[in-house]
Amino acid sequence: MEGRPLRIGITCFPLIGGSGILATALGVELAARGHEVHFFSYAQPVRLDLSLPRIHFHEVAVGEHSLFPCPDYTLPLAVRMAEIGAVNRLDIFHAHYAVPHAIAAFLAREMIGEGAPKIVTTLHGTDTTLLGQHADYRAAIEFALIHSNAVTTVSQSLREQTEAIFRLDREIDVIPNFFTPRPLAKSRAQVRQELGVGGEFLVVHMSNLRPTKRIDFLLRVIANARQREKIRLLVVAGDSFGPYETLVHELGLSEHIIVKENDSRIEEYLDAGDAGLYTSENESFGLSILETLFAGKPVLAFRIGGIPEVVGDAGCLYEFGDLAGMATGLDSLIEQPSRAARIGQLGQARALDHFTARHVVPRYEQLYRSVLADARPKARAGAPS
Ligand code: GMT
Repeated sequence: MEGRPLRIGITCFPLIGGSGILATALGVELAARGHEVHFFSYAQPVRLDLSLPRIHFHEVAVGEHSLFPCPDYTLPLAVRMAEIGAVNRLDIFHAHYAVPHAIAAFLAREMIGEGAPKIVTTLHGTDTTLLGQHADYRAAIEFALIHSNAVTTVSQSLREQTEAIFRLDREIDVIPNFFTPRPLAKSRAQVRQELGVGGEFLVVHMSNLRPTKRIDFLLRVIANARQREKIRLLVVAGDSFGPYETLVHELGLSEHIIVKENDSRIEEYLDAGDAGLYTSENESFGLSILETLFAGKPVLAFRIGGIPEVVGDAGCLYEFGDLAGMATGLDSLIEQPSRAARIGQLGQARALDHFTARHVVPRYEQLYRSVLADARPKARAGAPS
């Protein structure tokens, strides 16, 4: 490690979802490199192992005071961050999401005053793409970004959208996501057997099933494939698949779908699979897509948001809404296994060349140190405040 170990506070969402997964992985990697890492959230992040050295977790209770008609999280979070930040003399608050996390970091910094941690805010997508358009949140997000000491986005595409939506007039660094697969506990054959899959072509989809993931498109691609009888679709779902059962039935796919809800064995499922299928209409990066590339499986997705930056030419990308093209692409992977294997290998090589912790974590360390050295370009004069 170059320079002294840092004391870093990471604020993130704890649930299955790309931003929390990434923030957890980052904290774990930073601690492994000798830094002291404090996590703040309303629950323990799903992939956080508290037995690791230099990892601390501070649970924040959502404020349910009888004086207030509605619960509040931002103020209790800010108070906790200020307490821990001051007592442990944290160097950095790294907020994953502007609202409410960077706002809480800003309040905590003001509460601490002199010597307070610097704020690094990472945008993961919906701050910009959803809330940025929302009159109730837009100004708060803009404020949080202007008052951060550094702002990062997980793709160039998200940076461009952020610059277009907010009046920032400040530097934004692009630092992509990374992934470190965990060792497999079971063989491909074992997992396929557990799933009840024999010689069929197993397509894997992993997401939280929010509307932006377009599960309707996902199902229609399978239904449109010429080879549909050979296909099984494994949906590794961060939420209930119930709302999609009617469409599954209408499309005659009941025998083709396997659903695993809130199951974290993603490396094993990907290893057992033959391809990854992603039909989101909005994706600032697509961490699940990266996870699929790491597993050496060919990815089919739409050419939207940050996905082309992740996949490059090492996958099968289609214009948004081209379900027929995607179905044909899927058919050709089934019909030409050697081509499918080659695309999978290309994707894996790309993931290993660009998106490992070794490539990405030093960029955050460098950013923290430049912020601490106050060597960041300031917001230009005239920037709105
Ligand atoms: O959309 C999700 O799956 C969850 C969401 C989140 O906030 O956790 O993911 C966002 O952050 C991920 C990590 O940076 C990105 O890989 C996802 O593309 C991004 N989601 C969207 O932009 C819709």
